Amino acid sequence: MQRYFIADIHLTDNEPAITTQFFSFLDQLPDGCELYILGDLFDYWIGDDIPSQLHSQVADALFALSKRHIKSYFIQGNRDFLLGEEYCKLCNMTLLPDMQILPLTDKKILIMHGDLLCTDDKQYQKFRRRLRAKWLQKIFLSLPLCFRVRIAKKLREKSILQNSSKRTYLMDVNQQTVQDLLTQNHASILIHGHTHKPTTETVFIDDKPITRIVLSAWHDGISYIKQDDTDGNVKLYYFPIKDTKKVF
Ligand code: LP5
Ligand code: MN
Repeated sequence: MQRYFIADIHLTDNEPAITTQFFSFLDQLPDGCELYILGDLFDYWIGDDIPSQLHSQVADALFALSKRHIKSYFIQGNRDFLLGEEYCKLCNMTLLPDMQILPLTDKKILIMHGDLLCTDDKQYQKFRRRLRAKWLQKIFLSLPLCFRVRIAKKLREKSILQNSSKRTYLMDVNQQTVQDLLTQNHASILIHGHTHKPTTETVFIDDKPITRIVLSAWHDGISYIKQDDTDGNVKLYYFPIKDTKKVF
């Protein structure tokens, strides 16, 4: 079984070229594979009840995958953590928890969005815990659309401003957190997005190799990870914007 992993597409009406690339990517997926979307599919998400042409088009495109026997899975990101079962149903997509283990021959892969790994950024982690409180989400989701848009835009503005002056190490993963999570889950491969710093790095813990593969955001091109069905090899691919017509 071939598996494909993507994250941080950040779909928005303001970036139609990225939406086109995303649809083209879906078209090129081989029949019968599995697709894992590891969060931040949308630039922000303020409720499954929001009427939008973009949301409908994306749902239709993802739903169409099932006709080609492609199964799709979604892990929420820090920008679309409100994307829920209702929208997933329209996409025929399975909503996964924040962390998921996938078996791979004699190994295990741990997949997640990646923001939970940035544990040096205490301010962000506190902010995250607040936003994940169910009672707060319930109140937010009961607000009229215009208020929700206003709050989301404010949060995005704040985030962009804060990120521009945040120390680099705060914006990246904490290595100890990575190692602890892999050890606890008996996994030797970690796949995530969020940091927008594509890389494949292998370190050794107790003489055993662990590999962390990080997806790029789609602002600069197409990035995906492919796990081969034949040898179980897991590899990161990146196509800069000018080369994105054919990505397989
Ligand atoms: O997203 P990105 O990559 O730019 O930055 C993230 C962190 N930022 C965020 C915020 C999101 O971008 C905005 C999400 C909008 C979602 C829709 C609204 C749903 C509302 C639901 C309410 C229940 O996640 C950023 C990290 C960065 O990743 C790297 O890890 O640094 O973190 C921040 O910028 C957060 C700050 O560190 C802490 C901010 C406290 C600000 C409080 C402002 C309150 C303003 C209220 C306005 C109504
Ligand atoms: Mn993110």
